[in-house]
Amino acid sequence: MKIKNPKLWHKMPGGIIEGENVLYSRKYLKDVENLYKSKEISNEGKNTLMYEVYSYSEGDETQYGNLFWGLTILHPVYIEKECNMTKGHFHENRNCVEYYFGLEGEGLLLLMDEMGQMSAEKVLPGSLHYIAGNFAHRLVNIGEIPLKIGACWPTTAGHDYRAVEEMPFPYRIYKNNGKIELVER
Ligand code: M6P
Ligand code: ZN
Repeated sequence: MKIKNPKLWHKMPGGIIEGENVLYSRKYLKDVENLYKSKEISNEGKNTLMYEVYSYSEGDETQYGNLFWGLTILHPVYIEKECNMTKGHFHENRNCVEYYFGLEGEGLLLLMDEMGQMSAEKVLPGSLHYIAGNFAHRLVNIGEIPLKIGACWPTTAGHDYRAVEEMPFPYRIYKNNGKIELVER
């Protein structure tokens, strides 16, 4: 019997699992500019790479009980001092929970319930974050290097972005002279 080499999830991209059932997407500022307060984004600025997402699963994605393993890389970009963030989403299936796991860099995980109440958790290498099924979640880079997190969630969870567009996270996150500020909308 031959012993198989393990899949090195944290080596994505460029690791051995790249290409094998790995989905990859990236967001430029032009894709997410509506999230930011600033309305003065230049055409050149719109081509800034904001974040990248790898997700990986095996087997049938429609099968209840199957899981995705993911990696999000949020670059250290500030839009007039506002920190780089993911779009953020609820799960279409509100029963589906998720784990985030801090790998590199420094961030905040914003959690918002269906009444619009928000809390925030510090994300750092080694931090583990349980995201209950009925909480919207958004990741924010508050550091000066790429923020990398691992994530694990059911393949049948789905992304509900619309609920977050209709009821945005109530705080914007800024970094002002090195200090993190949560500013109510
Ligand atoms: C994590 C997971 C993914 C999600 C990604 C980016 O990797 O939660 O499901 O797509 O972060 O977040 P968003 O889709 O909100 O931009
Ligand atoms: Zn999710």
